[in-house]
Amino acid sequence: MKKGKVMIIGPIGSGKSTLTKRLLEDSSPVTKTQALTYMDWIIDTPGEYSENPMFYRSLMATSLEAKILLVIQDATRHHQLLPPNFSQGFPLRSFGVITKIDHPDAHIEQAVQLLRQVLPLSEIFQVSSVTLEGMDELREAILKVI
Ligand SMILES: Nc1nc2c(ncn2[C@@H]2O[C@H](COP(=O)(O)OP(=O)(O)OP(=O)(O)O)[C@@H](O)[C@H]2O)c(=O)[nH]1
Ligand SMILES: [Mg+2]
Repeated sequence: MKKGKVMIIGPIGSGKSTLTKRLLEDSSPVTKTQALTYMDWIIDTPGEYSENPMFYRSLMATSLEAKILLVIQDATRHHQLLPPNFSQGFPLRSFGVITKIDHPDAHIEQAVQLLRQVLPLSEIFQVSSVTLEGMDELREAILKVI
């Protein structure tokens, strides 16, 4: 059966494209995302789309093509840029993903709290695109849904 799609949103530099490549087991180098990028079953978005409300409509429209929304929280960041309950405006299932858990500056508990502001009810996964910790678990949970 043809797979549904997963749309990944989150701030600039939070690790969306690196995560995309790890989930797809694609070892090609990661470059700055300039536009909506379709790769197999993943729709990667530029961080600017999550940081600037001017792009929210575009994210909403694109999300209609997806079955799951992945909202990324970088474990090394101390702020939440998305508005409270943001994911509830999207008509699809969402998962939270905390990235960079391998990083020496990672604050995982804080990241969970920040993500909960946007995703009060969703499952939250913790991953590293460096050590690959949590990656198989996240991929399996996604593939079960799409
Ligand atoms: N330590 C660590 N660094 C990571 C991890 N994932 C991504 N990075 C680094 O974070 C930086 C940004 O990664 P990207 O995947 O390009 O981030 P992005 O969210 O796609 O950024 P935009 O395309 O600008 O929105 C890069 O230097 C990555 O190497 C991780 O799991 N651990
Ligand atoms: Mg990117």
